[in-house]
Order: sequence, then structure tokens, then C-alpha cells
Amino acid sequence: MDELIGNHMDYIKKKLLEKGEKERAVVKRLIGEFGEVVVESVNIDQILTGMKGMTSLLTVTSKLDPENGIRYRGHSIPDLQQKLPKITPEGEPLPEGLFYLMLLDEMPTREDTDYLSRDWYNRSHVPYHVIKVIEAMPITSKPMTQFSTGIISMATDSIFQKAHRAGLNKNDYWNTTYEDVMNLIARLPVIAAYIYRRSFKDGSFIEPDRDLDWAANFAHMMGYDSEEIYQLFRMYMCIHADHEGGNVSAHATHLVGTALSNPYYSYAAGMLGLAGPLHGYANQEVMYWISEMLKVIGNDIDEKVIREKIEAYVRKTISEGKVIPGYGHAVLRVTDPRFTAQQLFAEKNIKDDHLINIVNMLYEIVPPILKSLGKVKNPWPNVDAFSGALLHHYGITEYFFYTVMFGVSRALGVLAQLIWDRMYNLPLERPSSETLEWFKGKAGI
Ligand code: HAX
Repeated sequence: MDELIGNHMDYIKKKLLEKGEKERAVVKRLIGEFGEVVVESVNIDQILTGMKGMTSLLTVTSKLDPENGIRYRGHSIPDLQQKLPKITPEGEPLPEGLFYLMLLDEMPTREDTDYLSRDWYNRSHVPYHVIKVIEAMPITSKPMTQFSTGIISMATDSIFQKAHRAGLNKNDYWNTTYEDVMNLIARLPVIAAYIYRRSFKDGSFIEPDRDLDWAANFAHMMGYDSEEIYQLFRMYMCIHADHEGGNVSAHATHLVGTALSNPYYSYAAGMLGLAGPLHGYANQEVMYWISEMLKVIGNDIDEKVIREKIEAYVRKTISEGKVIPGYGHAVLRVTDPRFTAQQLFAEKNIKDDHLINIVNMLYEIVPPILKSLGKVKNPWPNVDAFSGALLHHYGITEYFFYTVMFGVSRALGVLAQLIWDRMYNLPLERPSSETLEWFKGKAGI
């Protein structure tokens, strides 16, 4: 393995190994000594309605509380806005810091985030064949199709895969996984920005700037350069980074990873799940749905009339058997703190924006209507209800690209977790399934 990654361990890897060896022993003990302990029972409803609320995964990077929202290693979004390192005191936290926290369970310093910004910059070279693979696809291919294809084609560089083939000891899986993960995170903004520029701009490639942090560099490579946009990207990359282990993108990454597929394949699987309309694609759906609604609203400027038209449009959408995109959640039972973080960013930085005003009106109009249906468990907005309007305000109007941005951010959480999956030597995931006859038998029908 030394030929593949060298025997040098930087300080992050040393910390990870020190913590990892202790926790690996705990996981081993839990399985060996306490494996018989029953934690909860499972009912038919849970199995047939998407395993909601059924504990079945070990995820250390974050935990989602239905009433309080996401906690990254125990810290809420407002908490982290105070505690994580920033470029300027009044600015947004650096995603490098969030990754460090999720990986090591330790609050980073500015030196730590600088170290990661440099490390990711140094790893950001994308192999030429990956660009050629993306270019072989029609320019009209959906950005998420190009993005996931680009990720899979980068797997030629997987150090984990080569080391595994060379007979890697399973206690060392985490080490080569770490290398793949760091290379992958470093390169994602490069391929994402290139996909953006070939799909919606002149196709020219903008080199990363070694003096910029990871999120600012993403904006820069897409062709957006202002301190305010850099702040937006830092915030966006932090709030979308993780949502515990059961959401489709996290779960798919983890599941495929348990087959010891390389981190590129594992994360690509997660991205294909993120591309679904009930998950990360909802940020596109919101914008499409609002743009159709705006056609109906027309040029009305009277706020009362606009509100009435919005309400009628919401009711019509529901009566057609469709969902209101950006509303509801499988776990949350309150307004998503990620929605609130974006709303506060808009209040702080944007004076007046028609689309943002509409999104704020929807926040007042939609929840009472969803509540009145009596079946929607969470009538409140999720992260996707706001993100498109913010990006649109800053000129990023191509909403087919929004899920790619979500995906770049999601890498931070799900890939930090993949390193821990390998550190713990978590085995192949293989739940059992039953036939309809079995369920009927259980129900006695
Ligand atoms: N509009 C209308 N009806 C809704 C609704 C919404 N936004 N959210 C839920 N419902 C309906 C469901 O369709 C379901 O109806 P049926 O019983 O007739 O099938 C009923 O309410 C109960 O659903 P639920 O238990 O409240 O919701 P689920 O846990 O099954 O699903 C979803 C959660 C997020 C998929 C759902 O709320 C939804 O479809 N929302 C709109 C799409 C969306 O915004 N997705 C993004 C979620 C956040 C995310 O992952 N981002 O990446």
C-alpha cells in the first residue's frame, strides 16, 4: 500500500486513526458483547412506508432531530455560524471547517481550514479523460447525468480499489478511502463548474484560484466573482452537507460502500438518488413550479390579488394529485433550519427581490393549506423551498443545475461518513425482504 499512498500521514489522518482505533473497538464490542440487545420493535407501517423512524444505521457525522433540525456532531446551524472559522468575522463559515468537524468531532481552527483549502486545491486536478467523457455527452444532457457520469469516470484513479486488489488489510481500508474521498471532494467543484459552463455558458474552462477557499473557488470556476457570492456559496455548501444517514443520497452512498465499491461508485450512487424529485431534484421542481405559477399571476402588483392567485394555484396543484415542492419532510416536523438560514441570508444581503418575496409569501400561504389536508405530517418548508430563489437573485438562473450544487455539498457529509464506515469495518448491508403473503399472514388477513 505504501507504493500507492506513501507512508506519510498528515496530522488529520493521525487524529483520525487515533480516534478511529478507539471507536472501532467500541463497535466491535457492541456487536460481540451486546449484539442481542433489542433496541426497538418494527411494525408493518414502518416497513411499507419507507422505513421511516426505523433505526437501522450507524451515522456519526450528523443527527436530524424532528423538532430542532440538523445537528452536525451535536451542533445546530446557528451554533456553527458562530463557532466555525470564517474568512471575515461577519461572514459565513467555511465548509472546510464543517468537514473537519464532521470527520474528527473537533471544532477546527482557521489554521485547520486553511490546511484543508490548500490540500483540496492541491488535489483538484481532474484527469483529462474525465473531461472528455463529459464532453462526449450531448450538451442537452441533464447536468445531474453529466455530473454522475463524470464522477464514475474518475474511478480510474481510485486508490482504494487498487489497494484492495493488491490485498489490503481490512483495518487499513479507511486510509485509502480517505485518499479517494479527499481527491473526490477536491475535484467535484471543478467538474461541476465545467458542466455548468458547457451547458449554460461559453464552455470555457476557468482554472481554480489557489488563493480562494473551496466554496469560493466553486463560484469562481462557474464564472461568479464577488465577495457576496462567495459568502452565499460558503453558506449553501454548509447547509446542504449532511442530513444524518437515512436520506436517499446518504443511504445510497453508504449502502453501495458496504459492498466495498470504491468511493467514486459509492458517491455516484448517492448522486443518482439525489437526482430524484422527492429528494434533491426538488430544488429544481420548486423553481419550475414557481415559474409556472408566475405565468398565472401575470403582471398583477396588488399584493392581495397576488396572494389570492397563489392560494388558488397551490390548491389546484394539490387537486391535481401533485405535491407542493419544497414543502414537507420525512423526518422534520418544523420549518427546516436550512430554510431559515437562507431566509436570514436574504434578509441580510438582499433588499428587494420579486422571487424571494414570492417564496416568503408561499411560506405564509402553503402550511395552513397543507395542514388542512389532515394527512401531511409536516406542512413546513424544507431546504429546497428557498435555495433556488437565492441562486436566481445572484444570476444563477439555470435551475437544472441546482441539484448538482446540492450534490457537491452533500459530498462533505456522506464521504466523511464513508471513511468512518471503513474505519469501523462495517459489513455488507443486507436486510431481508418478505413476500405479500408473509405480510398478510402477519396481519392475519
Ligand atoms: N404537498 C402535498 N402533499 C404532500 C406534501 C406536499 N409537499 N408532502 C406530503 N404530502 C402528502 C403525501 O404525498 C402523502 O399523501 P398520500 O398519503 O396521499 O400518498 C401524505 O401527505 C403523507 O406524506 P408524509 O408522510 O407527510 O410525507 P413523506 O414522509 O411520505 O414524504 C416528502 C416526504 C419530502 C417526500 C414529501 O413531503 C414531499 O413529497 N414533499 C415535496 C417534495 C420535496 O420538497 N422534497 C424534498 C424533501 C427534502 C429533501 O430531501 N431535499 O433534498
